[in-house]
Amino acid sequence: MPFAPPVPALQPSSPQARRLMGNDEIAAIFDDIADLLDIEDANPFRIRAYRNAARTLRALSFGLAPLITRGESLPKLTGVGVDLAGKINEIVVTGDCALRQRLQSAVPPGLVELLSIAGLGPKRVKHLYHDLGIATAQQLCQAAEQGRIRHLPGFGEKLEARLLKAVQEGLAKERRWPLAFVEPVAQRMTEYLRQMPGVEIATVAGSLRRLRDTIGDIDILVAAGPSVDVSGHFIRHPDVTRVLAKGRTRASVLLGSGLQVDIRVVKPGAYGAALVYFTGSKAHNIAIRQRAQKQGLKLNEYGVFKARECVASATEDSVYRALGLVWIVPELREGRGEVEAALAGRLPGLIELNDLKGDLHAHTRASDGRNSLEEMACAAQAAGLHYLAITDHSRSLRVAHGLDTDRLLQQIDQIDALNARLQGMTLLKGIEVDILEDGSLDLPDDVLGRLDLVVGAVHSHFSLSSRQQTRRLLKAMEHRYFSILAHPLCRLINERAPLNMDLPAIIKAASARGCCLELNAQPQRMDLFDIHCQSAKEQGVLISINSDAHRSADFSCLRYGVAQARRAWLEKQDVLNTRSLSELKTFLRNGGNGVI
Ligand code: DGT
Ligand code: CA
Ligand code: CA
Repeated sequence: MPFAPPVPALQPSSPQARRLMGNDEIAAIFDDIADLLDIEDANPFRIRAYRNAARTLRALSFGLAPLITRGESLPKLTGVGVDLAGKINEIVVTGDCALRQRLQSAVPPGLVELLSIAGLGPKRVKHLYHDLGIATAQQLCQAAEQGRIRHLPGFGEKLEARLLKAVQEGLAKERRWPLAFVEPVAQRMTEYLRQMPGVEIATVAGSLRRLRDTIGDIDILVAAGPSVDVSGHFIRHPDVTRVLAKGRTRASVLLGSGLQVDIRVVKPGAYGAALVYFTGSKAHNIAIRQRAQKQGLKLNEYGVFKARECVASATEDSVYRALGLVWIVPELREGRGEVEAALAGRLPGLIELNDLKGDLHAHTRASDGRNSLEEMACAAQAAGLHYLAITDHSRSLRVAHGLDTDRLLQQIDQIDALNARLQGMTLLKGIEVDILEDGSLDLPDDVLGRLDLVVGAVHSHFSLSSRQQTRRLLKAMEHRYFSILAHPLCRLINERAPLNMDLPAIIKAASARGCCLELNAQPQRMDLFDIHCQSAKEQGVLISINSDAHRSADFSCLRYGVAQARRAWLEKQDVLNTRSLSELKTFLRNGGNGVI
């Protein structure tokens, strides 16, 4: 699948990981290794050995994994010597191969994605990378548009055009966009539609209304009279570069950015039922349709029907009521038990932005932030907060000008001095300390012990095996001064896949140790995911929704963190920084185990 968004890695303890691997899956890993070796200009014989072995595995009439799990030795296979047999064993037992991971971490992640574009094999990818510095689909798209690709050996004008088309379509179809990028675009589009005479309502639906962290495409629902040509007006928007489909009641377009926008036009009287349907998710739609069936009713995008009579359709509220349910907030509409909870009167009272009393992760000019201590304090206060933890980077993160002991001690004095002047805002002394490869923390205990809180994070060695990464994090979290694990998965949307690690083990350890996990609200991070926050809550682990602000304007992204927390069913009491300053201090003084 080209340009697949990063997905959370399988955890060894998950049911999927325990499922036995098919020969095809093992062969696919060998093919990956061959491709990566090819890009690295490795010995051609070695590359061929992996390709041949992959072919052999695909042609076998019996599965290898069952043999291995039963402890039986592999039969002799053409082209599979001792070394490759060992790799097959490793893949079946661990689910992956250390060699593939090592090779993958040695090439830019985008290159691996380029390999999945039709027409691009390792040789061509190698030319793109070495001759033109192209390492992502986006860069390939730009270079093709500028006509720079046709001149490479083995390419030409025709292939360039074919690649451009494949990349544009791939980017549009598979790419998911950060919520914060999509929101303003959708706002402009709905505003444009609202201004059309005859349009009564234009509102976003789909994953955007459910405030998912990433958005596949924008869906807009329009209510208008039958004679209004909404589609015609829509496709004439100046940002539209391609019309994918156009009918009287629906249209789909691509914008210059590659983002797709779909509209549906309905009669005002059917607006509620259509909004329920197009808000989704599909799983939620299925759950409420089943609920309707149980009641002897029929539900579709036009309304709720009893025999042929429409009993509800104008408003969402009426649709849910007709099904014997209360209105369910869009963030919960994921088919994860919300319908059952609504029936049982047990829907959560979700956290809201103004429940946040502080922010426990922010940077200043001392490391890689843009503003001073005082500017950050004032901006946090203007955002409605009462406390802010200053957590600059620690010394190992040289690119971010990380603080050593002396500079941190100086900052502690500066914070004390500033706190004496501030009114209605308290700065807490903290650090975003690097978790080193072996799980130790980047600053000595005596200085960490002088802080109000210690936020720990990984900024290096992202490609350790799941076992090593998990051990590293568990060791860091055991540290006596450790308070919060920041951006636990280290994913960057469309740039870096989540770390390989046993997240359930991390959540369990956080629960036992009483430390907190961060929900980092930077639009490109949104880390942890909603489902992870939900399982943390189930195990009694407090989540800290932090901005990770690097400039004074960044506190505005806290609302994305709150949206993700709501999708995780979190309530006010599940979030550490909804506490008052004095409650928080009690909690931190007790090493996280304080009852608050
Ligand atoms: P996205 O665009 O991938 O971020 O996710 P959505 O949820 O916005 O999905 P999208 O744009 O394909 O469709 C919008 C909504 O329309 C979706 O949430 C539910 C509804 N819908 C679309 N296709 C189906 C379907 O086949 N069955 C049902 N039950 N609902 C559908
Ligand atoms: Ca959508
Ligand atoms: Ca759509």
